[in-house]
Amino acid sequence: MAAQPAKSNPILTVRSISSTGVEVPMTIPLGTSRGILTKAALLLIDVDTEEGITGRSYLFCYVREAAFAVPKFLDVVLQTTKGDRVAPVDLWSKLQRRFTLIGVQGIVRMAMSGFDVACWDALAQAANMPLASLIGGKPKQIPAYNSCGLSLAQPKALADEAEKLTKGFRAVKLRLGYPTLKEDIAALHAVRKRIGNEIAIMVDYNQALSVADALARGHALDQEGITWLEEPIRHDDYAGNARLARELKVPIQIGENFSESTAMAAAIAAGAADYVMPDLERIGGVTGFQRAAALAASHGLEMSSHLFPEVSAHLLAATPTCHWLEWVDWAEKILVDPLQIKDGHAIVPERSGNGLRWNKRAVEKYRM
Ligand code: SMN
Ligand code: MG
Repeated sequence: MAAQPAKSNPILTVRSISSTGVEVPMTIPLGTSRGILTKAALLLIDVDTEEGITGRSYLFCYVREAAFAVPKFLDVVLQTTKGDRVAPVDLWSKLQRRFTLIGVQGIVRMAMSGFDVACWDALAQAANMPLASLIGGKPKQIPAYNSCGLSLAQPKALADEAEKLTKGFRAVKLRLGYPTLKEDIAALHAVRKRIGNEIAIMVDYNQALSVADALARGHALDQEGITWLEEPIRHDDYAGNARLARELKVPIQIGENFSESTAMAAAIAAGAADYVMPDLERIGGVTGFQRAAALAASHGLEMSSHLFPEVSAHLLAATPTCHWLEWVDWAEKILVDPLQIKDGHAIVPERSGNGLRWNKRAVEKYRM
């Protein structure tokens, strides 16, 4: 019998890319061992197709100037892909060739990832499917931890904040990296005492320690029942991270700084991680995240996400070793439909696409 033509085989064509920088005040400032952020600089990206569908994504800029630099590279992305079919795997390879000489990293990688995420959104909209379904999963509930706040502060203030952050959540992330282990433990104990033993605590050092210091502090943290020890040392010191993973009981979590899934493969080969948590704009968008999910599944490693909870929820819904979604509210103010959280879980939306739609009035208000 002759094959029936597919009902929805949407062929989309790249037409144009536009972007808008916004600076959104954070409800709670983020103070890591490496610096404090009080506003989220976001770059909102729209990819228009010839067929009339617009795909969307946003990037987290860390430094506000990146919101001015990335659009220059989006111009090159458009020059390279205009008129091409929206086939993200092919487009990634084409852009990788285009940017080989400067290197697929930093703001170049951000531009490529932002474009990739928007392309997948356009495809999911055209197929009239949630992104989770388009990539082979289904909308479901994903365990989420509250990652807003718990920055370096006095123990009493931390305990008060932890109490607020655990309303509706069963897990939180605590930033450590005080000058001494004694202060780290005092912060952790203050939070633990206030929220009790039923709530999971993830601990993040943002690469503050030397290997020797991480071993010393890690042995103390082994006794504390924390869920993971995140980026205790330089993220790309895989030998050092492997030593920590071998010698400590607490699981070592890295991944927000993996540059494409190739870095993740190298980290896994070195035994540098017990858990992994790739970041959408560094791993290479939806295309890169799926490659990371396949790697994690092949190695039986629990995989979480870093930032971008709205899109990451869809991706974790199709990640066989799905672990935790990192939830932050930083984009909420500029979104029409913020991600819903219920009983400590993110609810992957059923509507088509990745769910990102800009609240135009809010975008005007926070525009850079
Ligand atoms: C983090 C996130 C965003 C900015 C700085 C630090 C942190 C995390 O490492 O994992 O949430
Ligand atoms: Mg981190």
